[in-house]
Amino acid sequence: MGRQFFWLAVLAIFSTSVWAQDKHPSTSAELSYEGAPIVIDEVQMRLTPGAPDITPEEYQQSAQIFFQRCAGCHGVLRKGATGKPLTHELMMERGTEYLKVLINYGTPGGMPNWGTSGELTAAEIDTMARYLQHEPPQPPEFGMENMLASWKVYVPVADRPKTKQHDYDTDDMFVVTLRDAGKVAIIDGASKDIITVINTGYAVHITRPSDSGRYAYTIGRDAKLVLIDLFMNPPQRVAEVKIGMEARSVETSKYKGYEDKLAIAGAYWPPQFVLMVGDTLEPYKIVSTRGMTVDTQEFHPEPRVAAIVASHQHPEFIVNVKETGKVLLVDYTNPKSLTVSTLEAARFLHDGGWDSTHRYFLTAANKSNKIAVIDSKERDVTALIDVTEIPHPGRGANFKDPKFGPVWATSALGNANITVIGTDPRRNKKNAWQVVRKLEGQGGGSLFVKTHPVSQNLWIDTPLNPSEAISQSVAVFDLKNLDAGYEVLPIAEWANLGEGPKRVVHPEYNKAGTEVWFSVWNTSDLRSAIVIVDDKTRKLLKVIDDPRIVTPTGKFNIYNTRKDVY
Ligand code: DHE
Repeated sequence: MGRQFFWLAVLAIFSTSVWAQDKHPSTSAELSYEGAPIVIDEVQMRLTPGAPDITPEEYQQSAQIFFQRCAGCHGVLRKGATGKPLTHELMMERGTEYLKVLINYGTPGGMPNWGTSGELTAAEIDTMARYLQHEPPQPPEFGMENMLASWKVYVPVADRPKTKQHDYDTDDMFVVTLRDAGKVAIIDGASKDIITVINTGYAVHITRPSDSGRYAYTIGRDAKLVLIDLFMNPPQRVAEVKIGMEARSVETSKYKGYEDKLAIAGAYWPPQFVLMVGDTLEPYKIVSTRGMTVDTQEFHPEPRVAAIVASHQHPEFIVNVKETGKVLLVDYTNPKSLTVSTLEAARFLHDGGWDSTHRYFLTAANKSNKIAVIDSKERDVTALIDVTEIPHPGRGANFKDPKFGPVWATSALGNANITVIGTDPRRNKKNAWQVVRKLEGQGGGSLFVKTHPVSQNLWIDTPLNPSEAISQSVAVFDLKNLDAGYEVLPIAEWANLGEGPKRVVHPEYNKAGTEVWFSVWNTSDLRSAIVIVDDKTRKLLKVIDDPRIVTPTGKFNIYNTRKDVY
């Protein structure tokens, strides 16, 4: 007993001092990034004999706290993801008092100090400590019956216009996520006017256009997929379907002969992906991603679906499965005999994008600190490249390095590096799949890098950096003179919004590659904006700070996104 209290005291003192000194400056930002809420309603209680007493109300309350604050890192079933496993057997070994201290003070390894930060009350922590010693509730599955029940076609294909009904250039439209409003804004790239605002799922994560550019698909965090017809005046929501309870990814078929025909969406819960008819969203095939991990070959009950890209080389979708570390090649030609090939990459696969030739898919295995290179032509893993802590490319940035030829770059959450990788095995063989440079940016907490084939600039955001000066500005490198270092542009200051966290996130080019758009992402009760910068002069062009622009995050230019230009 005395020994247990000694270790509890050590844990408490160590945790407090570490958090006070903030020795690991990007940790809290990373955690809030990874541990975002999961939307799962009431669950069935599963009590474990020998675990401390808990009432049904306490169990439900703790389950909700767990889904909202913990499941993002530890997994819905508590088997461990980017955070440690919290199975009830392990938790019973630790006991209530130990768990209370741990939750209260956090750990130097990265667990937040939920109690001392004021996020959870002492009573909530006490209930959580008891709850964790019971078996985790298993949220319901979401199969075809649920999907079909949620499926709505607002405007049947036959009633949609045959041609574009307005004078806007659909290819230069931007679909902008208004995260906390559960909407997207469609903004005209030429006039910068907000053409319309459309209701979508909650906290749309990404938008991907169909190959032709007529349709835009938005996937909400709540797994609601909404199809927007950009030809209508104004563009309108024409269909929707829910593909699970939690999701982040959507893509559409791009292989010759299959353009605009199919859509695919990947879910975090249940762990599955779904194939649908492209212009109606009618779901017709659900595939589970549960299975063995790539390295230890243990069963994982909830491998989440991360980035999905459409192959240009074969009629296939390339699907990242996060927790198993596997990349699935899903041949969509015959749904009755679906062929899914499995490539072995590394854990935990997250986001990624194409090289400039659209043959190689470069994707981050973020907790293994690797970039996996998938050859979509040969349908194989070409390389697993070691990079520094927690690469986070978004879709990455392709450019011609003056010394090393064609390259792709990623920034990182865990450090200031922008890692540059050679991508030309034909003419620059010795640099191909090697880290040819590491540029030093403003700091860690970066999410996205961006450039454009006609631009000489490489832009790097740092929205999760703990320093306000860094999270509210961006760094820009000159591609002709990378060794010269970067210039800092005070994007949030230019937006002139007043108070609030105002994180600057997600650079996105217009169709011509002459302007870069940034979101200045404030809280939902405060003013946010889109700031547009002239790419050549690096001067402010325009601030869109209309009251409808609530919590903007991702912005997707239709042309650049459908053509994979980045
Ligand atoms: Fe994202 C892309 C998952 C947090 C904004 N994000 C992606 C992709 C995945 C993912 C799997 C790739 C999709 C694809 O290409 O098919 N994101 C996650 C998470 O699991 C995580 C860490 C926590 C969570 O619970 O969601 C997370 N993401 C965030 C944010 O906090 C951001 C900044 C704001 C938000 O919406 O919550 C954010 N993620 C984005 C954006 C993209 C994205 C803008 C698309 C980038 C692109 O240019 O393609």
